[in-house]
Amino acid sequence: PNKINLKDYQKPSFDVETVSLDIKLFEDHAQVDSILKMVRQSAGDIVLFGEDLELLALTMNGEALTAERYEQSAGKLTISDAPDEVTLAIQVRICPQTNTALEGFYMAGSGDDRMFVTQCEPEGFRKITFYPDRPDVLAIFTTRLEADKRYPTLLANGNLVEAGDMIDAPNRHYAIWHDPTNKPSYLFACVVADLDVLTDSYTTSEGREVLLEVYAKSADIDKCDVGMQALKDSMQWDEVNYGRAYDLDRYMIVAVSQFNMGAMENKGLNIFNTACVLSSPETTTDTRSFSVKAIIAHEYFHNWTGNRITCRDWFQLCLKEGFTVYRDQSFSADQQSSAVQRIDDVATLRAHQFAEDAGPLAHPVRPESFVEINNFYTTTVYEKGAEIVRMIANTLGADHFRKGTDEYFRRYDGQAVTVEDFLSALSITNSKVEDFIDWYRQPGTPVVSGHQDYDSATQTLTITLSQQTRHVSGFDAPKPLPIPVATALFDKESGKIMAERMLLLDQATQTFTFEGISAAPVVSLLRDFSAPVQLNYDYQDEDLAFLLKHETNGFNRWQVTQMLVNRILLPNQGTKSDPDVYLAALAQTLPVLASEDAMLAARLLDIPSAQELAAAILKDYDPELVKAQREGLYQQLAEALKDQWEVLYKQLPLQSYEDSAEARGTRALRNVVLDMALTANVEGAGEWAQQQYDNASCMTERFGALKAMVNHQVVNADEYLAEFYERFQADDLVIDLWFSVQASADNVNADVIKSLLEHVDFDWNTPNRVRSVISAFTSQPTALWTQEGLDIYTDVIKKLDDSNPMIASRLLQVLARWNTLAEPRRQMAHVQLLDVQQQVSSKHVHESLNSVLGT
Ligand code: HT7
Ligand code: ZN
Repeated sequence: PNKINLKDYQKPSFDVETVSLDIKLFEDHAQVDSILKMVRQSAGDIVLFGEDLELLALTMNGEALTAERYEQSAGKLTISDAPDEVTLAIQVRICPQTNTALEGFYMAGSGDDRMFVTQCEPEGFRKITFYPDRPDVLAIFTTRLEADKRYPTLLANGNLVEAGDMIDAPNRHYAIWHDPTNKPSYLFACVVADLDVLTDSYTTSEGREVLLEVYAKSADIDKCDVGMQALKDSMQWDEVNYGRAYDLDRYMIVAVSQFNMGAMENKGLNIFNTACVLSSPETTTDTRSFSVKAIIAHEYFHNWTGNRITCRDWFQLCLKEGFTVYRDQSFSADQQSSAVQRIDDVATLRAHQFAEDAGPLAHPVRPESFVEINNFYTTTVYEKGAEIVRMIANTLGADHFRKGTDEYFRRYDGQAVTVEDFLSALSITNSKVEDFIDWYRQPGTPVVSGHQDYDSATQTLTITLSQQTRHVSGFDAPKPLPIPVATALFDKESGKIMAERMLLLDQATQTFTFEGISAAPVVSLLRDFSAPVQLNYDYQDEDLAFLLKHETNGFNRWQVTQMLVNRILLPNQGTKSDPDVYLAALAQTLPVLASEDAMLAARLLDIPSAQELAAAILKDYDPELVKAQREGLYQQLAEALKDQWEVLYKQLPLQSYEDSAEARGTRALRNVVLDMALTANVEGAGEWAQQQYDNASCMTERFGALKAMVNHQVVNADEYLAEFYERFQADDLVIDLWFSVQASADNVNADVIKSLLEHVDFDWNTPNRVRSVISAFTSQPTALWTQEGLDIYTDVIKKLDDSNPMIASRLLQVLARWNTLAEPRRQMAHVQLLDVQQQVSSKHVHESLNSVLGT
């Protein structure tokens, strides 16, 4: 296969100064005329990329190019012997109506709801026209759109220059947009649709009046104000925290129901999956609504980290994604409790990124080669990439980090750059930052182990830490990485902090000494998860229980609960814990915390998901056993605190809806308590669930009750499922919830999944709907890793391989850890995967399969 290597990077021979696009949409195709003004930068051919295009005409400097003057093969059109200044005029025909891959220019929705949108990152622009479609070619775009008037909404990047009717075709109209910023083609976007718009404005710190618009179907327009507010909050946050103001007169967001990922940061014209922009209390859970705000912020922050400073090549994807995720996480932390934000981010990292790094899909945050770049929009690039930026920010401290980011924006604005450039700007106040480059190059999660020695004679505490990273085949032997370990020493008597320090572990083994420590302390390590590592410290259960009580850092209080749970459920990984210590510690903490910080209290009851536990098992993974142990502990917890549930539930009465951190905390805790009460068979808990459903003031309450009823098989759960369906039938995003609550139910099996896939509302062409069933199903490994479960799951992959290979490949990647299964499941999964290999053709799925199978 065509492997692309980082080490082979070469600058383009030609730059594009301006592009003028004219896109005419017709009933069954579109015609795209482009004019490219290009200037030679170095010796070499003009190389244009193009896929699924019908070339109708090609001229260079006014002269028609016959087929002998250029070569067309393997998605490239190459023109040799071109002069130094070239104007290319290209005409192609494309078919957005049949483009199911949702890349390039495609039709979303159907019937009267259909609309046409683009998705160009990473390599979709080449499906619109022939172009040097690579991120280091920046150009000024002018876009003319022409379509039937049944699509009144004609949008493209930048500013609207002109719009009007076609004189010779009375049912058609056009609009011309000009984007004054230099941009790579992956940030191009256009929309042809019939949408309503919510309008607002924002005046930047530089005095620019910006028109803000959120476009959605008319039925959805009343669900756009959460997103609009988040946009304004993000604009202000970036001014205050990074000194970055918006640079155009207009910022548009468009909601689209068929979309492969969450959203896309196209310059001045973001396109969003409806699930990631629409929100209302009646239809959207708090968790989802919070993530809407975070995604709006993420795409907005890309305007500086990604758009104005972009990536030299796709190997540098983490340059924009890691930094932007770090920025959106920081924004979200400022909107709610920072401890809870950190808990959520770390839980995601552990469940998904640690699993990826431990399996056959492990790759460096900056990969060194790929066949299909779409396969590398991974949690390693995004989330581990963000953790590296966080470690650097913490190492530098707020002031020096800001100096570094100011320098980055000053030096590289308007350029396409590399991770090395980023580190060089950030290192202006501290050269140690450059050492973090190895975090970008080396795959695998480091394991940090340690112990402590206290010498009362000298009043010295010595902490010994060592690090080890597994050797991933195909890469150099791992080196020690710089690992910041935020540490606090707690006095056992008073529970107060005696000393606090950021230790930098940058060798294989190191000792750190604390002088003047009057008694042996309890050490709290990796506070706020200061590095993305696994920690094995020589703790007694009592030390962890002590920290649950006395830690001032909310994140670490959660972390010790997770360490205790892991020591109970995964004894093979190290120390075996006594559940009684964990249960007693929680019983003591919960009543107090519930009234102080309900959201944190809800999180402390977390027991890692079956998938997260599986990620830590390297061999002979038995899904049934893990499920039984996990549920056993959950049951024990529910029973141990049985007396508390009724008190707590009654302390948290349903109230009229409010969107405050406190109200969200109350709703989160109430849902957890309800589930615990049902688990412990608390008398009347079934009725609480029904009443909560019936009297719900918002979706968090209603869906929390429904989920609990379904998972506990409360007698009339089916009636409630039917009621929910009836009530929300017209709302696709809520029906996605209805599918997912069934597909992820504790007692789900292959037959349930089969019937959901055959439901009239199931739609293979809508990734949200596919995910609502098939991705939800993966949360139940005991059902997934069966012959029937795998048959269904791999059938879906085979089915999507042709129509939407990007989604097919992402679904396949979830099976990566098949190799850790105990027999006979391992062999069964192996046979299935080999069978898939015979039946798929996309390079996306083949590349993932080759990695997953180690072939
Ligand atoms: N930069 C975007 C990544 C992306 C994407 C988005 C939607 C559809 C297909 C896509 N391929 C790549 C999203 C982001 O990180 O902000
Ligand atoms: Zn992004």
